[in-house]
Amino acid sequence: MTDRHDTPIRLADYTPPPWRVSTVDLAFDLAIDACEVTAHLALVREDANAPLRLDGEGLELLAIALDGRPLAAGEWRYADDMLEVPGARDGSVLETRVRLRPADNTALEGLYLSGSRERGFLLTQCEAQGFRRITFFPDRPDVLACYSVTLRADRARFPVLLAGGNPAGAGDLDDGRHFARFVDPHPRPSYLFALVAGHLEHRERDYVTADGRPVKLKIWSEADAIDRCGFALDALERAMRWDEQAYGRNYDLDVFHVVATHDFNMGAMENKGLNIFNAKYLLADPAVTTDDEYRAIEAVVGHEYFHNWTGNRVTCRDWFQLSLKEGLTVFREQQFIAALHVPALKRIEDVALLRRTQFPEDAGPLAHPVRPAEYRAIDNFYTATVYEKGAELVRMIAGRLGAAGFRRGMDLYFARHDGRAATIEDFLAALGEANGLDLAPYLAWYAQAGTPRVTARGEYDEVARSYTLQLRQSTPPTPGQPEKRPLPIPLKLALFDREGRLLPLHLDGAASAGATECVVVLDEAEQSFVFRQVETPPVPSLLRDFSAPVILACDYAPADLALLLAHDPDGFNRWEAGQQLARRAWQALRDGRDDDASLAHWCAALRRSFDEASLDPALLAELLTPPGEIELTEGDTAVDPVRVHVLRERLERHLADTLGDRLASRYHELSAVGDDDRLDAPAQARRRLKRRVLALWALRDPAAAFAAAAQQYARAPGMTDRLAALTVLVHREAPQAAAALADFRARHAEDALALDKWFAVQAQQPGDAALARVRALEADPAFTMKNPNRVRALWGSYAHGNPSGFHRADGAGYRFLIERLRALDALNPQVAARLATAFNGWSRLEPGRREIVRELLAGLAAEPRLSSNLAEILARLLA
Ligand code: 0A1
Ligand code: ZN
Repeated sequence: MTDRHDTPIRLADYTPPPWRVSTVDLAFDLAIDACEVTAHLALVREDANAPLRLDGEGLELLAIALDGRPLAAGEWRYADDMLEVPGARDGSVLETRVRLRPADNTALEGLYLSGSRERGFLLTQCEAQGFRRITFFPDRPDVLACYSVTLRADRARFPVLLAGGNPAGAGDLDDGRHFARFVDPHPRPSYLFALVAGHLEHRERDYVTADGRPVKLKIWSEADAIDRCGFALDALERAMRWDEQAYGRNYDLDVFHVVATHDFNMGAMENKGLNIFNAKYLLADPAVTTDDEYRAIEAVVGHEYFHNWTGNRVTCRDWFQLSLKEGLTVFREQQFIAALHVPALKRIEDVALLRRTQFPEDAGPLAHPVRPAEYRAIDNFYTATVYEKGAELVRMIAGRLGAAGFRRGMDLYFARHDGRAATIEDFLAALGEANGLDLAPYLAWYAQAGTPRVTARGEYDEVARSYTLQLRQSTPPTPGQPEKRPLPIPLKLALFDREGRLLPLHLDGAASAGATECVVVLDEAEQSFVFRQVETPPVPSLLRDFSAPVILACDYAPADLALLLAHDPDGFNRWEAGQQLARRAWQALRDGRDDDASLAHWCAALRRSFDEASLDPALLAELLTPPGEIELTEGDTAVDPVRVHVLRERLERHLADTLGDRLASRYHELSAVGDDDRLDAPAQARRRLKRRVLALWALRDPAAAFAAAAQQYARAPGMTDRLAALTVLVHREAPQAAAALADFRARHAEDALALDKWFAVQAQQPGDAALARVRALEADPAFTMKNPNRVRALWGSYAHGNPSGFHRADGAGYRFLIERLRALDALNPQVAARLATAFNGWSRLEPGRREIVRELLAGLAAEPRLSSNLAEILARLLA
């Protein structure tokens, strides 16, 4: 594991594979401690001069034969994770047999055990480079082959045997063993291989695709959770229908399996015909699943399903193209959720996520382009930049083409690249060609890291009745990219008069005069756009719907933002105006500028919104939420996260005081209707607003709000209300917190997904007290470093989700995390490396904290035996 990739892999060095594989036949003899894997690879030589070299990591080679002839010791070489067979020729069949030890696999890559030795099940995770831990193979995504898989195992211990593909026989063998065989007619890369074997139950449904294929949909889980599979089954069906209608894409096998596991490094995995999910994103039950989690489950089920076309049927040429499948699939997932729910709310959630996760990534030492130019451990590039910013780029281009044009482009993309590995250039070429456009300028977005800043200045000419919008763009330097060039930035905009009415637009040089919304494209460092026939000095509403992933600064007066917050008919932009106003109010508090009107405008506008009967309660809840602590520090240096927290709370307190007694009365009103466990949109929206109102009320009148929260906790019909109440009690250190925590612990003692919330809510308690709590919780018998969900719930929630607790001025939070990283890295490098990204913002901290972090990071980086995953993150943090 040490220094596997000392030298980085570079996009510029890509060469096509010298050997391909046409068919793969795999046979597994499965057991907990030792499995044997026999592989037959039909080889195709592409480069006459290259010897056959196959990836293989930590494999115990038991036998090797070429074209049916066992090879002697000198005829092959296995060293440095590579098997070389010089005698292989075009058309040869290579047979290898290896032994694997799944129960010892703590990295959860390759073949591993989920759960206990006695009752747990075996499963695989191959993306990105786990297949080489299962058998010898050219383990790169541009080698596509057809797979047949035979699984053999003891029937009593492994009653269920699953692999991706169509079922092709099953039956008994000697000695209580049995087998099952699967054949996949679609060529696919090795990272999509999967198997599952053990005690599992399932729920199933018959589905017929739009093009007439009957498909069995099967969701699998361990017996104790089988009643939690229904929601995912419904979501899967919705996703399949949506992809047929929105993109004309049908499913292509006779069966679609989805399996839940509690032991998973990531969210879920789109293996062909056999998706594997972190239980957190599949299993649903109102008693343990919050409304937010229901929406996340629907999104992830959709995401993995949509990969069947964007990722599986058309895959990536190399891992630099990761966003080709991930950015595009996140975009499709976002469209799917927007189609089922309130589009403006979905956009608010997505943009808030981007700002919370991707903008800081783009502004720190880990910044990288959506298509990175080099990597050492590809696992480190499953990032918010590749996923979320990648989705924004697709959205931007789709917006440029319009719905019909984008669909035309996607049809061409699928037609041209089906069954093949493609690049981001291929994607843009297909979209462009189908629309007679050159989209090549957008490639720069994929290559350039950092979030562009757009500055807007408007000038009204009373005499000419014209309004000139002057736009400038610049992108700050990022590691390895000191100079940045201008990018094409589409800016959707509208103009309002002072009464909040939309004005017709007459833009110089534009065709559609008179519309109330238009898009201008800023593709130079500086450009001006002139609007005519503007009868009154307007208030511009810019970057509507967040039409490009940029940071916008505009010379608004606070009253202008208040006007947009009150009148913009677009829910997203209305929220955005409120966010900007809140940010300014927070900055004024920070700088002690009492004369700034932002705070007064923000509070007054929200008081009006609060009483607006027609406003969706979910949207109101979002309006009442100022930007988060991480977002507020965007662009700042010398950050003191504790002060950020204190000031943000002061801002919320002002809002709570403005709303006054309305908070209590609205809370009671919402409780009176909303205390059921229905999952429909109005019930969810009510609970969302109730949660927000309770949190604000607790700032204004703690005693009354705590009493209400304790009652809400006790009577909650489902997890959404229960967790909302618990969070207020714990985070505000209410006297009722201890009893509620004890109750929760006992009530959910056997439920991993609920216990994760119990760990997380405590790890996120603001302030210095959090660390002692986290340490104490490590002693809880339910804590284990071997389970990634538990690690994320406790250590991840602390380091990533609790800025004021983690960034203690004395550095104790940092020292704690460094120690834990050291231990975790030895078990699970992927999870350790991801946890280490909590240090991403360190270079923007105030000098005292910065020095402590620098020393600690350098100390850890200097240690021998770090994984390449963690070593790469540390090196980039320190560069
Ligand atoms: N492709 C999956 C995410 C995923 C990536 C890597 C993994 O192991 C290192 C596992 C899953 C998705 O986008 O859902
Ligand atoms: Zn994905």
